[in-house]
Amino acid sequence: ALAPIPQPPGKPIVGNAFTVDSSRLIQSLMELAEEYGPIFQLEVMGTPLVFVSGADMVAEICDESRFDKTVRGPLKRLRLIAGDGLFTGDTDDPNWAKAHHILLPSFSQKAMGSYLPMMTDIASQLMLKWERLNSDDVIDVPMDMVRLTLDTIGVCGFGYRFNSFYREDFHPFIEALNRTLDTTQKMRGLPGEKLLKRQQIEQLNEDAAYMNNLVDEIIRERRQTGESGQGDLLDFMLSGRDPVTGERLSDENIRYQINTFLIAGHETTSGLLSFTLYYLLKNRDVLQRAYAEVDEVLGRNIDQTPTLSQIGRLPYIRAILSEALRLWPTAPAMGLAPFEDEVLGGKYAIAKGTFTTVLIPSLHRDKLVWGENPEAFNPDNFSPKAEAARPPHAYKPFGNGQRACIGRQFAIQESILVLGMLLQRFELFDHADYQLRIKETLSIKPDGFTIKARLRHDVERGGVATVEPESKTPDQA
Ligand code: FDE
Repeated sequence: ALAPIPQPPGKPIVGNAFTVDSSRLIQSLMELAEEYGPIFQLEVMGTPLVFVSGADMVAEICDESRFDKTVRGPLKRLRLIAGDGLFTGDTDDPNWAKAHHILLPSFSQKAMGSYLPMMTDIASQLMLKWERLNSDDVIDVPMDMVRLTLDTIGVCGFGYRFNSFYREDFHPFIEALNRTLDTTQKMRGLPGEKLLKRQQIEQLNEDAAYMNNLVDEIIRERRQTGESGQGDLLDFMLSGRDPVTGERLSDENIRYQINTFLIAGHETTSGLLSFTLYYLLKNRDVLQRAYAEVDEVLGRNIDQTPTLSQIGRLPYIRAILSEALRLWPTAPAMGLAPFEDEVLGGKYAIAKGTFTTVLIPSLHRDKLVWGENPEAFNPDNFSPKAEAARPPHAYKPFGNGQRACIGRQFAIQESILVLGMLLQRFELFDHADYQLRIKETLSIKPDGFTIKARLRHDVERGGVATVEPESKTPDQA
């Protein structure tokens, strides 16, 4: 028999429009999942929104013959700069399939080798920066990780150097991008929400025009100079043909793909690295195992940068990254809709087209899969044995099926490389006894997370004292 989908009490007309706190949307939805269970519904201005986080029902939603990704809300507004690029395009849009086919090889395991020198170049800039800090300098982790991931996708993507490690502030492109992400996230048009002021709309259009022009200029230049010779993504996009239709991507579509990679590459991967460092500092036993693996595989000679084969032989580092993505998947939600009327879990009816969101952080805390203490940080969740024993759709940090993350290998390779190089060099200090606060934008990241770092070499020679936690600031006490 059918049962109603659990729903928190709402108000007349607006329904549940105020049930969630829009400044911490994901976290309030996680609290609702905790309270209302593996499926619940909100109704906003008469429209039902379904949220699913139980592994069994998520497995049903991952059946691509029943559900497809749908682009609505904030994601849809991103089309201003991401157009019909891979992330924001509809699955049945011919440009999605075309770009998917053309770009798959450029993100294959095989292609990753050609990106390694470029990734290493940028990673080395981060190392150099931290090596040259004074012993009491504080590192803003998320900010440096954004510098790193942005510059990496800039060079690997289209041979452009944002040179973020050579500036105090971000490149104007990123200022424009962040303003655009912020504004398109905020404008949900719910009652009581701040309507966009004329000035904000002008700024939005100005920013979009600036970004689109910068990228168009890069494409134009590359068309004139020919291939970069490095095998970057832009080379693939300019020369690639859809194996099915033989068609190429238009320049406009290439622009949207580049903006897409910049957004996806800088937001999610920087968050992943930031959360990972946070968990390493809070779990000393894990950190010690990580050092041991890095020392064994990479050795202590920091003049030699990691090879592709070494990166493939750091399974514990990889497991640490996977576990960080379990607790805080930096792309925390995926939106889908059923092709037809559906019944989930044998009893919850969902009408055709209903916006259905998988709440990934809650899925990754399903006690039926992860045990009684899902909050514990445990990389052994990703030992080959534990992985083999788990139902296939219980872990979805990279989305699902054909609409899953195309940048997965790229992000993982970049993250292993950087973590390996960091651990090879530095001892890390949780100088402020950081308490996790999540900042929500399009993705999620630790807010205000700072550390200190010393070269291991110096610490071992006893030249530098260990950093003790500083006295707590009043709001932490
Ligand atoms: C995608 C993606 C996803 C799905 C979403 C939906 O469903 O809506 C997810 C979940 C993700 N992704 C996640 C992630 C994480 C990380 C770290 C990342 N990611 C990274 C990256 C980098 C890059 C470059 C990228 N990424 C990209 C991308 C793209 C393009 C996409 C879309 C795909 C299709 O086709 O659809 C994605 N990504 Fe990611």
